[in-house]
Amino acid sequence: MFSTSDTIVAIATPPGRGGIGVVRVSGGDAGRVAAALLELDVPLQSRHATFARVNGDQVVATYFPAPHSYTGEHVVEISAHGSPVVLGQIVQDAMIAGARLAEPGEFTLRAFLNGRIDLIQAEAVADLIDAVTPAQARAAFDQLEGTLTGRIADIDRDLFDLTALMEASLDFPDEGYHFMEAGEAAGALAAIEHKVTTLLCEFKRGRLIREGARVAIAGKPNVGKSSLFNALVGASRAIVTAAPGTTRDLVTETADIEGLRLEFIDTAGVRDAGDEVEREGVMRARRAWTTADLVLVVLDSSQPLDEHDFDLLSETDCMRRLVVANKHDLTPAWTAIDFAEGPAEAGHHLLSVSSKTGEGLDALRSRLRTSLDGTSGGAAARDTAAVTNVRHAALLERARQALARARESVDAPGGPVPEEFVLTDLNDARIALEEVTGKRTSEDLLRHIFSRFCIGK
Ligand SMILES: Nc1nc2c(ncn2[C@@H]2O[C@H](COP(=O)(O)OP(=O)(O)OP(=O)(O)O)[C@@H](O)[C@H]2O)c(=O)[nH]1
Ligand SMILES: [Mg+2]
Repeated sequence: MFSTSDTIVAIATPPGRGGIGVVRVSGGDAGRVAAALLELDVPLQSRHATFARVNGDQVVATYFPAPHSYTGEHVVEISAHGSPVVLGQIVQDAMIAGARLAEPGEFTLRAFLNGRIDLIQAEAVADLIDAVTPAQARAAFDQLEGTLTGRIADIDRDLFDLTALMEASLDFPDEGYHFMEAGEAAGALAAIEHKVTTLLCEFKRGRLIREGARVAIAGKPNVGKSSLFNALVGASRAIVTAAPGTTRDLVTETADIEGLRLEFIDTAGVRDAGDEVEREGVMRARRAWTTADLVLVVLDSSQPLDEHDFDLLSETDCMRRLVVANKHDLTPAWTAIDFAEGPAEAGHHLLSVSSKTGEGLDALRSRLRTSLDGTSGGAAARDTAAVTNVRHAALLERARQALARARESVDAPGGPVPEEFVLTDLNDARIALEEVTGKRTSEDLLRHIFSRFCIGK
């Protein structure tokens, strides 16, 4: 198993130069290591920033004695000028004084091993650091605060009570449920199962918050795909010209759309003519549509619709899509009604926008979110989901299945199955929950989880 007996050191701030850089030392020997490398006028005082020098450079050191520190061990944090050379030297000096270079995530691993945080919270630390949108950060922060931990503890408590009642019945030799009616047990099981199911439903939304989605922009040449792409990502990323066939390759950029992290993919305009480069571009465009979570089909409202538009509409018909009528600032050549009567009847999806004036873009953004998120109302995507992690969801699903089996046993048409069998399922459910929080875990799992961390966290 992992060792927490030695003292570890690492630069805690991002690589590169900065105003300030922080070196963190943690372990039983942190105080001694710090004393060996810091030139101090006054000794380090608990939780006080103390001025010191290292190799002549000015630093500020803060001492957090165990157990009231991030790792639960003695921790010294040394803030120095944010130069990689200065910070590297401090780490070297700490190593000479007996500290070992920390592995990625090892400070957080120690916090977990020392019982400062559970596994959900440790994973949330990595999520928080990786968060790109405020919604992702909020979801991680919620988990760090213990929201999911609390809800799992609540489910586990219910399970514990039910298990205790059933186990007590085992002491009675004659068959039947002694401390509760079978119907009562079935009801209790259904209630617990419902709590788990609710968490699983939140996962689907949580995943979108966490991982975001890919949106490919499709359309004929010159309808304004690149212009719309630029408007949505808020930067002049893709080249826009009046000549059809401007975009050849895929251009991707990420943007925060109403709290969702969306990766937009601008693609080549679809047409038959063109050179080899353009043909390849069109092939890539088609591949991008099929792998995207949503396709934004762009039509030009200032030009009559032609068979190319209709072909594209039928080609994307079975994909999750939104149809956009661009260039709304110009005189329209057709209306939503013409469109609705056309071969593709997706009239209610049609949104009029102008990439040039920005008209209709807010409506498009909120339509993007509702299409992906399946919820309506601005607040929905802003609420964070308790479950955002695939590992947690898989275990919750395992718990749900075990609970469903238990409920079916109690509810069996031929009369309830003996408690022993039900108890096995209840135990399976509890094991799954304990694996979520890390009460039950393996070294392999911990290695896997902490390998995604950066060094110094
Ligand atoms: N008036 C007006 N012109 C627009 C609008 N959107 C794009 N355009 C113009 O339409 C032309 C084509 O725009 P692009 O964004 O390059 O079109 P595209 O669909 O990416 O074209 P390809 O890359 O060639 O397939 C440019 O001259 C744009 O300035 C709009 O909303 N209103
Ligand atoms: Mg383009």
